[in-house]
Amino acid sequence: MRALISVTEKKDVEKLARGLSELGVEIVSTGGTYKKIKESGVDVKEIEEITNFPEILDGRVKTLSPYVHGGILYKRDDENHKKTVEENNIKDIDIVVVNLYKFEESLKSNDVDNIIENIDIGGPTLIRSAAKNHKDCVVLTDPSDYDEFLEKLENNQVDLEYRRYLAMKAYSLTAYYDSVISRFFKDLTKKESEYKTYGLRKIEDLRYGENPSQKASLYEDTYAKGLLKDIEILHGKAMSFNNYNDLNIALELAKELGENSCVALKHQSPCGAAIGENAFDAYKKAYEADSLSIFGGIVALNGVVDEKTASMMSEIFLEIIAANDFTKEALEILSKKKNVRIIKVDLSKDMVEEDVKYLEGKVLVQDTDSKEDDFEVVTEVKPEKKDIDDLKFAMKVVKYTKSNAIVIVKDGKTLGVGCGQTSRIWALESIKNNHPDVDFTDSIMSSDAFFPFDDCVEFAHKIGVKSIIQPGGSIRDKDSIEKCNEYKMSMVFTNNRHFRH
Ligand code: 93A
Repeated sequence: MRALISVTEKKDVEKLARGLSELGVEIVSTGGTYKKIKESGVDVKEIEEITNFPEILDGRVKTLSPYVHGGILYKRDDENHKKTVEENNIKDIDIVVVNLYKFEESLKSNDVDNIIENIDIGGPTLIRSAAKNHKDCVVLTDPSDYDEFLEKLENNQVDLEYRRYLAMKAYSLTAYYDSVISRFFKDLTKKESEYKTYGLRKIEDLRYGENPSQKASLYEDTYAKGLLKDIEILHGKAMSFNNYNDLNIALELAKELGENSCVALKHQSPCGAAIGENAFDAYKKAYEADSLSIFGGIVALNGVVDEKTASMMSEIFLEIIAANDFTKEALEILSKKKNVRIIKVDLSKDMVEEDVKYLEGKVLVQDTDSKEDDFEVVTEVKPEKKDIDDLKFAMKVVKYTKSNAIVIVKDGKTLGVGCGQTSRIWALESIKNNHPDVDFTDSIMSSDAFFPFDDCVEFAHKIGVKSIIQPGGSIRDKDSIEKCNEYKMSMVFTNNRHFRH
């Protein structure tokens, strides 16, 4: 077996070389790496012995040779490949250990010529070759993998699964490396590209961003799943930045609520949500939940829009109507409206698993909020059987509502949504204030996070709420539970917080 080692970050390279050598692996290396390994007393050959060619152009061409890449890339089980390498006197390379010129560090120098000199060409080429032919040639790009690799090599455990893992790491490194180089060139040029430098492909420019003064575009992550992935815009004006951003949440909630549910949404929070006997019933209930706020909003229906539903929808102005499908008659009715966007979406598809947020110079990445809620009754009074669905429904809606959030529901329909308040009690009070004529008797309330005091229970009782669902976890949980017991209300803990910011 033969290993080619060419590393700028020389950490642990002597240890690796020694380990390989002890397992009988022949080592070949480039200039600086060769010196380092040689000095440590391990047997090593110079790369020129393989390339039959000197390093030229100040090291720009060291390993870029068919003797190197032929040795990495040839398929060991292909007779023609075997014949070709034999005829050309190309030697096998079975292990490639490379890390790259420190381009990122060179950016600090602000010297364009120096920065460009630090673009590694041969290194990524070695990595990509070996990763492509990972079945026959292992690729190591991270010093923290050296020990595990040596152990596996010794125990004959370098299997396909492990080779694929290393290939994944290899391409992640070269993709990242090139994305940084691409950004460097982006700063040097004024022309726009269709590629976002962090690996996203542009689909289109949008009219503007969140506000008319902001430029904006839509990009697609080729590999990601997601409900917006293959939507079909059947009718209407081009989608705007805010349309996409709001539709995203409406779809997520409609998906989570299940078949025959409907979500009306405005400014990142639902204003009405319902579960119905059928699609029409669901829309009707979501509309009635707050017939004022839905105007100019986004509607996501987990079901098929038929003629009757379309007729009712067309009575008011909606920015977007998204549904699993539309009947021919429904489409005819809705298409008469010039400004509404009609969108067909497959709500049975998988949702994304990661949430990414760009900050001022840092990026936050988290799993999506997908852990299942518990249903732990903590009061003397248990919720009535018929209220269990409403409790779960209320919790799902509040999960997709901007924090601090409180939602009140009854019979599969929201009676009020309190969102985006800086105090929890204000979220609750805003529901009563915004819906002075709604009767909240025997309703059910949910909260996206625990109650810091018992004031929310007190207020909820006053307006007629009979059962509460909330994550729990406050040091004053006891106060809220006692208050519920006093008023013969039931309370359920989910042990799962659902902040949304
Ligand atoms: O200058 S290169 O772009 N051309 C090459 O042919 C080449 N081969 C290996 N850079 C090349 N390398 C890089 O040299 C490796 O990626 C590694 O980072 C570095 C190791 O050089 P040395 O062994 O001389 O310290």
